[in-house]
Amino acid sequence: MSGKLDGKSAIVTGAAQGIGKAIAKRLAEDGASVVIADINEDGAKAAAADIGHGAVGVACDVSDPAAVDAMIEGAARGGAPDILVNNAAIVPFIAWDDVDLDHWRKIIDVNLTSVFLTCRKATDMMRAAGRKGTVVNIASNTFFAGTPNMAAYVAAKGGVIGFTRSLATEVGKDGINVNAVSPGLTESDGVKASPHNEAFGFVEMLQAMPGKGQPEQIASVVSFLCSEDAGWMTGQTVNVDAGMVRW
Ligand code: NAD
Ligand code: 4PL
Repeated sequence: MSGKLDGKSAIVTGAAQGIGKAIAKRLAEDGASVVIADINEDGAKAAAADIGHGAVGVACDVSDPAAVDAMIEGAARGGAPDILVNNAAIVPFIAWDDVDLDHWRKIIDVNLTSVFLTCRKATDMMRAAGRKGTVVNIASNTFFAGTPNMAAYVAAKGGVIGFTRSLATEVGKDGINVNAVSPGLTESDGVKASPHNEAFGFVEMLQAMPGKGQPEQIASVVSFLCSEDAGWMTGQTVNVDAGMVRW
Protein backbone atom coordinates (compact mmCIF):
# COMPACT_ATOMS: atom_id res chain seq x y z
CA MET A 1 0.00 0.00 0.00
CA SER A 2 1.38 3.40 -0.82
CA GLY A 3 0.95 6.31 1.54
CA LYS A 4 1.61 10.00 1.21
CA LEU A 5 4.46 9.83 3.76
CA ASP A 6 6.16 6.68 2.43
CA GLY A 7 9.90 6.63 3.11
CA LYS A 8 9.78 9.56 5.56
CA SER A 9 11.12 9.39 9.10
CA ALA A 10 9.11 11.23 11.73
CA ILE A 11 9.51 12.17 15.39
CA VAL A 12 6.39 12.91 17.45
CA THR A 13 6.98 14.18 20.99
CA GLY A 14 4.56 13.49 23.82
CA ALA A 15 2.98 10.68 21.83
CA ALA A 16 2.51 8.08 24.58
CA GLN A 17 -1.16 9.14 24.75
CA GLY A 18 -3.74 11.67 23.63
CA ILE A 19 -3.36 13.86 20.56
CA GLY A 20 0.31 12.89 20.12
CA LYS A 21 -0.53 9.19 19.96
CA ALA A 22 -3.23 9.87 17.35
CA ILE A 23 -0.71 11.90 15.32
CA ALA A 24 1.91 9.11 15.55
CA LYS A 25 -0.70 6.55 14.47
CA ARG A 26 -1.86 8.65 11.52
CA LEU A 27 1.69 9.39 10.28
CA ALA A 28 2.54 5.66 10.58
CA GLU A 29 -0.60 4.71 8.64
CA ASP A 30 0.41 7.24 5.98
CA GLY A 31 3.74 5.42 5.55
CA ALA A 32 6.20 7.23 7.85
CA SER A 33 8.66 5.48 10.19
CA VAL A 34 7.67 7.03 13.50
CA VAL A 35 9.64 7.59 16.71
CA ILE A 36 7.44 8.30 19.71
CA ALA A 37 9.42 10.36 22.24
CA ASP A 38 7.82 10.81 25.66
CA ILE A 39 8.88 11.39 29.25
CA ASN A 40 6.71 8.32 29.97
CA GLU A 41 8.96 5.59 28.55
CA ASP A 42 6.60 2.67 29.26
CA GLY A 43 3.76 4.63 27.68
CA ALA A 44 5.86 5.46 24.61
CA LYS A 45 6.75 1.79 24.09
CA ALA A 46 3.16 0.66 24.65
CA ALA A 47 1.88 3.25 22.15
CA ALA A 48 4.46 2.11 19.58
CA ALA A 49 3.43 -1.54 20.02
CA ASP A 50 -0.22 -0.58 19.71
CA ILE A 51 0.37 1.48 16.53
CA GLY A 52 2.65 -1.05 14.80
CA HIS A 53 3.94 -0.10 11.30
CA GLY A 54 7.49 -0.20 12.76
CA ALA A 55 6.84 2.63 15.24
CA VAL A 56 9.37 2.87 18.08
CA GLY A 57 8.96 4.36 21.56
CA VAL A 58 11.81 6.11 23.38
CA ALA A 59 12.22 8.04 26.63
CA CYS A 60 12.83 11.78 26.33
CA ASP A 61 12.13 14.75 28.57
CA VAL A 62 11.78 17.48 25.93
CA SER A 63 12.85 20.15 28.40
CA ASP A 64 16.26 18.46 28.87
CA PRO A 65 18.71 19.70 26.19
CA ALA A 66 21.04 16.67 26.34
CA ALA A 67 18.11 14.24 26.22
CA VAL A 68 16.64 16.04 23.21
CA ASP A 69 19.92 15.96 21.27
CA ALA A 70 20.43 12.25 22.03
CA MET A 71 16.84 11.40 21.10
CA ILE A 72 16.97 13.17 17.74
CA GLU A 73 20.39 11.73 16.87
CA GLY A 74 19.13 8.24 17.72
CA ALA A 75 15.94 8.71 15.73
CA ALA A 76 17.85 9.93 12.65
CA ARG A 77 20.19 6.90 12.57
CA GLY A 78 23.05 8.78 10.92
CA GLY A 79 20.84 10.90 8.66
CA ALA A 80 18.28 13.49 9.64
CA PRO A 81 14.59 13.33 10.49
CA ASP A 82 12.23 14.35 7.67
CA ILE A 83 9.35 15.29 9.98
CA LEU A 84 9.31 16.74 13.50
CA VAL A 85 6.02 17.16 15.36
CA ASN A 86 6.32 19.09 18.63
CA ASN A 87 3.30 17.90 20.59
CA ALA A 88 4.57 17.29 24.14
CA ALA A 89 3.19 19.71 26.71
CA ILE A 90 1.76 20.01 30.17
CA VAL A 91 -1.91 21.06 30.07
CA PRO A 92 -2.58 22.64 33.46
CA PHE A 93 -5.83 23.82 35.01
CA ILE A 94 -4.75 26.43 37.54
CA ALA A 95 -6.49 29.46 39.02
CA TRP A 96 -4.67 32.74 38.37
CA ASP A 97 -4.17 33.20 42.15
CA ASP A 98 -2.12 29.99 42.21
CA VAL A 99 0.17 30.90 39.29
CA ASP A 100 3.59 31.46 40.87
CA LEU A 101 7.06 31.75 39.36
CA ASP A 102 7.79 28.02 39.74
CA HIS A 103 4.67 27.11 37.77
CA TRP A 104 5.40 29.78 35.15
CA ARG A 105 8.98 28.58 34.62
CA LYS A 106 7.96 24.91 34.43
CA ILE A 107 5.29 25.57 31.79
CA ILE A 108 7.54 27.83 29.69
CA ASP A 109 10.28 25.20 29.90
CA VAL A 110 8.22 22.17 28.91
CA ASN A 111 5.78 23.86 26.50
CA LEU A 112 7.97 26.49 24.78
CA THR A 113 11.72 26.07 25.40
CA SER A 114 11.34 22.40 24.41
CA VAL A 115 10.18 23.50 20.95
CA PHE A 116 13.32 25.62 20.57
CA LEU A 117 15.49 22.66 21.67
CA THR A 118 14.01 20.11 19.27
CA CYS A 119 13.92 22.59 16.37
CA ARG A 120 17.51 23.71 17.02
CA LYS A 121 18.78 20.14 16.77
CA ALA A 122 16.47 18.89 14.00
CA THR A 123 16.96 21.84 11.63
CA ASP A 124 20.75 21.67 12.17
CA MET A 125 20.67 17.99 11.21
CA MET A 126 18.33 18.48 8.23
CA ARG A 127 20.62 21.18 6.83
CA ALA A 128 23.83 19.22 7.51
CA ALA A 129 22.34 16.27 5.61
CA GLY A 130 21.20 18.57 2.79
CA ARG A 131 17.67 17.35 3.30
CA LYS A 132 14.37 19.16 3.13
CA GLY A 133 12.16 18.81 6.15
CA THR A 134 8.90 19.64 7.83
CA VAL A 135 8.17 20.89 11.34
CA VAL A 136 4.68 21.00 12.83
CA ASN A 137 4.23 22.61 16.24
CA ILE A 138 1.10 21.96 18.29
CA ALA A 139 -0.20 25.27 19.64
CA SER A 140 -3.70 25.83 21.08
CA ASN A 141 -6.72 28.00 20.32
CA THR A 142 -6.44 29.26 23.91
CA PHE A 143 -3.94 31.74 22.46
CA PHE A 144 -6.75 33.32 20.40
CA ALA A 145 -9.41 32.96 23.11
CA GLY A 146 -7.42 33.90 26.23
CA THR A 147 -8.96 30.91 28.01
CA PRO A 148 -9.06 31.12 31.84
CA ASN A 149 -7.11 28.93 34.30
CA MET A 150 -4.12 28.53 31.98
CA ALA A 151 -2.21 31.86 31.95
CA ALA A 152 1.32 30.45 31.62
CA TYR A 153 0.11 27.82 29.13
CA VAL A 154 -1.56 30.46 26.94
CA ALA A 155 1.62 32.56 27.03
CA ALA A 156 3.74 29.55 26.06
CA LYS A 157 1.41 28.72 23.14
CA GLY A 158 1.67 32.33 21.95
CA GLY A 159 5.41 31.85 22.03
CA VAL A 160 5.07 28.68 19.95
CA ILE A 161 3.05 30.56 17.33
CA GLY A 162 5.58 33.42 17.23
CA PHE A 163 8.51 31.02 17.01
CA THR A 164 6.76 29.10 14.21
CA ARG A 165 6.67 32.31 12.18
CA SER A 166 10.29 33.27 12.80
CA LEU A 167 11.75 29.78 12.31
CA ALA A 168 9.85 29.50 9.02
CA THR A 169 11.63 32.66 7.90
CA GLU A 170 15.04 31.41 9.05
CA VAL A 171 14.97 27.99 7.36
CA GLY A 172 12.71 28.49 4.36
CA LYS A 173 15.71 28.88 2.05
CA ASP A 174 16.87 25.41 3.13
CA GLY A 175 13.62 23.80 2.00
CA ILE A 176 12.28 23.32 5.52
CA ASN A 177 8.70 24.40 6.19
CA VAL A 178 7.43 25.16 9.69
CA ASN A 179 3.74 25.38 10.57
CA ALA A 180 1.56 25.12 13.65
CA VAL A 181 -1.79 23.49 14.35
CA SER A 182 -3.93 25.05 17.04
CA PRO A 183 -6.51 22.61 18.40
CA GLY A 184 -9.53 23.58 20.42
CA LEU A 185 -10.66 21.55 23.41
CA THR A 186 -10.05 17.92 22.41
CA GLU A 187 -11.04 14.74 24.22
CA SER A 188 -7.49 13.46 24.88
CA ASP A 189 -6.44 11.15 27.71
CA GLY A 190 -5.02 14.13 29.60
CA VAL A 191 -8.17 16.24 29.21
CA LYS A 192 -10.47 13.36 30.18
CA ALA A 193 -8.56 13.02 33.47
CA SER A 194 -8.65 16.78 34.26
CA PRO A 195 -11.14 19.56 35.10
CA HIS A 196 -11.00 20.59 31.41
CA ASN A 197 -13.35 17.65 30.81
CA GLU A 198 -16.12 19.71 32.41
CA ALA A 199 -15.72 22.48 29.79
CA PHE A 200 -17.08 20.60 26.75
CA GLY A 201 -20.64 21.88 27.18
CA PHE A 202 -19.51 25.51 27.26
CA VAL A 203 -17.01 25.05 24.43
CA GLU A 204 -19.59 23.32 22.23
CA MET A 205 -21.82 26.34 22.67
CA LEU A 206 -19.03 28.50 21.16
CA GLN A 207 -18.23 26.11 18.29
CA ALA A 208 -19.78 26.65 14.85
CA MET A 209 -20.23 22.86 14.57
CA PRO A 210 -21.45 20.51 17.33
CA GLY A 211 -19.45 17.67 18.91
CA LYS A 212 -16.48 16.95 21.16
CA GLY A 213 -13.13 17.41 19.38
CA GLN A 214 -11.29 14.11 18.90
CA PRO A 215 -7.51 13.52 18.65
CA GLU A 216 -7.93 11.97 15.16
CA GLN A 217 -9.45 15.24 13.91
CA ILE A 218 -6.22 17.02 14.87
CA ALA A 219 -3.99 14.22 13.52
CA SER A 220 -5.46 14.39 10.00
CA VAL A 221 -4.56 18.08 9.68
CA VAL A 222 -1.04 17.44 11.03
CA SER A 223 -0.64 14.67 8.45
CA PHE A 224 -1.65 17.08 5.67
CA LEU A 225 0.90 19.67 6.86
CA CYS A 226 3.61 16.97 6.87
CA SER A 227 2.84 16.02 3.28
CA GLU A 228 3.89 17.42 -0.09
CA ASP A 229 0.32 18.73 -0.44
CA ALA A 230 1.29 21.46 2.07
CA GLY A 231 4.72 22.08 0.51
CA TRP A 232 3.86 25.70 -0.34
CA MET A 233 2.69 26.51 3.21
CA THR A 234 5.05 27.81 5.86
CA GLY A 235 4.89 30.06 8.92
CA GLN A 236 1.15 29.39 9.26
CA THR A 237 -1.03 28.44 12.20
CA VAL A 238 -4.02 26.30 11.25
CA ASN A 239 -6.82 26.46 13.78
CA VAL A 240 -8.73 23.17 14.22
CA ASP A 241 -11.60 23.68 16.67
CA ALA A 242 -14.99 23.36 14.89
CA GLY A 243 -14.94 27.13 14.51
CA MET A 244 -14.81 28.03 18.21
CA VAL A 245 -12.57 30.93 17.27
CA ARG A 246 -12.78 32.21 13.69
CA TRP A 247 -9.21 33.15 12.94
P1 NAD B 1 -1.96 14.64 27.21
O1 NAD B 1 -1.73 15.15 28.60
O2 NAD B 1 -3.03 13.64 26.98
O3 NAD B 1 -0.58 14.04 26.64
C1 NAD B 1 0.61 14.77 26.76
C2 NAD B 1 1.80 13.83 26.57
O4 NAD B 1 2.98 14.63 26.71
C3 NAD B 1 1.87 12.74 27.65
O5 NAD B 1 2.13 11.48 27.05
C4 NAD B 1 3.02 13.20 28.54
O6 NAD B 1 3.73 12.12 29.14
C5 NAD B 1 3.88 13.96 27.53
N1 NAD B 1 4.80 14.89 28.19
C6 NAD B 1 4.53 15.77 29.19
N2 NAD B 1 5.65 16.40 29.57
C7 NAD B 1 6.66 15.93 28.80
C8 NAD B 1 8.06 16.17 28.74
N3 NAD B 1 8.66 17.05 29.56
N4 NAD B 1 8.79 15.50 27.82
C9 NAD B 1 8.20 14.60 26.99
N5 NAD B 1 6.89 14.31 27.02
C10 NAD B 1 6.12 14.97 27.92
O7 NAD B 1 -2.14 15.96 26.32
P2 NAD B 1 -3.03 16.24 25.01
O8 NAD B 1 -4.32 16.81 25.44
O9 NAD B 1 -3.00 15.08 24.09
O10 NAD B 1 -2.18 17.45 24.38
C11 NAD B 1 -1.23 17.26 23.35
C12 NAD B 1 -0.88 18.59 22.75
O11 NAD B 1 -2.04 19.24 22.27
C13 NAD B 1 -0.24 19.58 23.72
O12 NAD B 1 0.72 20.37 23.05
C14 NAD B 1 -1.41 20.44 24.15
O13 NAD B 1 -1.00 21.70 24.61
C15 NAD B 1 -2.15 20.52 22.84
N6 NAD B 1 -3.56 20.88 22.94
C16 NAD B 1 -4.43 20.08 23.60
C17 NAD B 1 -5.77 20.43 23.66
C18 NAD B 1 -6.79 19.57 24.33
O14 NAD B 1 -7.89 20.06 24.58
N7 NAD B 1 -6.50 18.30 24.60
C19 NAD B 1 -6.20 21.63 23.06
C20 NAD B 1 -5.27 22.42 22.41
C21 NAD B 1 -3.95 22.04 22.36
C1 4PL C 1 -10.65 25.70 24.39
O1 4PL C 1 -5.44 23.74 24.87
O2 4PL C 1 -8.02 24.86 23.63
C2 4PL C 1 -9.40 23.90 27.35
C3 4PL C 1 -7.10 22.80 27.71
N1 4PL C 1 -10.17 24.60 26.49
O3 4PL C 1 -5.96 22.83 26.83
C4 4PL C 1 -6.28 23.50 25.72
C5 4PL C 1 -9.72 24.94 25.28
C6 4PL C 1 -8.12 23.55 26.98
C7 4PL C 1 -8.46 24.58 24.86
C8 4PL C 1 -7.65 23.91 25.77
